[in-house]
Amino acid sequence: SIVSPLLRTGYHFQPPMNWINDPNAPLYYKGWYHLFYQYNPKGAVWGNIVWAHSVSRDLINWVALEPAIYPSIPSDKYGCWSGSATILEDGTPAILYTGIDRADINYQVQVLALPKDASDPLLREWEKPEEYNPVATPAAGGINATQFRDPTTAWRHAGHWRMLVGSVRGARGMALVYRSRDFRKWTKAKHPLHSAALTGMWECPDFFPVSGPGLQAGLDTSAPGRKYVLKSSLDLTRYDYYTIGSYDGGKDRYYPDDPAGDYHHRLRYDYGNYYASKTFYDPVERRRVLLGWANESDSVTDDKAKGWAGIHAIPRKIWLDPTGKQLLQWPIHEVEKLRGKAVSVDAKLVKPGDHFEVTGIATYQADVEVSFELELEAGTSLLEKAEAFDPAYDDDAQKLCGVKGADARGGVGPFGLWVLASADLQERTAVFFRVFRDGHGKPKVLMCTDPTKSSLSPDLYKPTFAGFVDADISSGKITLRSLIDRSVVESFGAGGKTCILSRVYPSIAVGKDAHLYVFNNGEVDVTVSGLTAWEMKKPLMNGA
Ligand code: DQQ
Repeated sequence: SIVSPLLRTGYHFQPPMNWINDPNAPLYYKGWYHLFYQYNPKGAVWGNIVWAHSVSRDLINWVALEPAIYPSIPSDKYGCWSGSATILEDGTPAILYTGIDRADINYQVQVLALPKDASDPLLREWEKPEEYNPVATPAAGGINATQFRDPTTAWRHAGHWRMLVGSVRGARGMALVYRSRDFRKWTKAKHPLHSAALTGMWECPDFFPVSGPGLQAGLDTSAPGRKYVLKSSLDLTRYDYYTIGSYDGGKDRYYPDDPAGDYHHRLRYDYGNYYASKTFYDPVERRRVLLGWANESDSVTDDKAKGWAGIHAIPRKIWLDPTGKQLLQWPIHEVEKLRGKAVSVDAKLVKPGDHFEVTGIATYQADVEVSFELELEAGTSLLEKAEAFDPAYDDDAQKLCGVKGADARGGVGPFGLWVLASADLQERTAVFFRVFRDGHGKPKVLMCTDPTKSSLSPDLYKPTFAGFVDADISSGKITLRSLIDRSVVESFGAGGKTCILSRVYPSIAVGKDAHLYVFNNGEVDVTVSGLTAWEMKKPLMNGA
């Protein structure tokens, strides 16, 4: 099939062409945000990996520079894989990343890179000091050399730097700890920071402090936190999971608050297509910002034909939810600079089985914010209208949504948006909520993205994505925001409690032929108490 050029994203991060994966070493330095990323300069499939480099004033408009880190020493001769930046005590950045120094088995070592000229705000050139590299090898720790990668941002505690490297022993995934006095010589600690049975290789670990519940201020990675977040990207499932817990700096051990959640890996940054994410502390706005990668859901043949593959999600500010049990995420406010022409709807009732179109703007590249309100008849309650929740789906929102998709009539919901929809509704991607009554007589809210009708094109991967929303729906109110961008739908439920990014490739609902609707397939009336949709402008995007 031929992929329409109209499906290339407009405001999500990407290079002009070729393959992109993990975000690497985001940092702020001398007035510029820097983003490096895994990049294949030679094609639209993974391989020949170097660190491409872009800079920005606002994390939305990007200027591409030359690749910053590429094979140049024996330790990274066969690839420069993922890593992170740390701002040292003198204010200059240092990068730690994984070098591949033997092609046959992808033998992995950790490498240190320092700016060649720290007075250059653009940090264009990096050097890899010969006397210290590699700074960590698997041989010096009895580690599986093919499963030893992705060093984190380091943090300081009691006069020592510490960094983590992802690994696995048997099926137990883990974050190994390394310590250093001078950031140049590193020694492995005896125990990992944390590990979990049956989780497999931990790629791209991330570890950072957060302020107290509900406090939005981010913390520098070395600052003492009220709580800590440990995230790992599980190679087994290809999703990013996190837990919230406490950190014992003396022992360099991490203890998740909910050990059961640790084992089951319940909490995810995103319940859709989102992987190898990484946070950094932004000293300008005193916030912690999360970046993540979304690959294509199209065939490799199509990727090659269009000449590019992979995007990054819109940077998200993250902080601890008032309950202290999860994180909240919200697109950084800078993305709102792209908002153009807008339309609003208010107090619009959507009866069971009905839908209406949001007209007046182009919606193929849009930001939509909507508040829903359930209208219960006098004498009826939300719970009696809600479908009973089958506990068989307890840990599997995705499976549940696969069975109860957007077209399966329900009690309270499904209600939500049809985005990137054709005028005849043959093509549509549904983003919606559905409320169940759980075994304790409490509401249980499900958020889904259902792409099963997203395209008439063949050979697409169209997984239904879903997560539960730990939101209080007793008031009957819930909000949804969707960032629509041609082949991306990135949604934030209930103020950022549950997020789902999905890639879709409509064949008719492209450009001006993409429409936006609100639908209600439940038995309860739903009022759109407020909806605003903005057309989104195109930022500077690496010269494309
Ligand atoms: N991608 C990198 C690895 C990392 C993986 C290689 C995660 O360092 O483990 O491109 O997507």
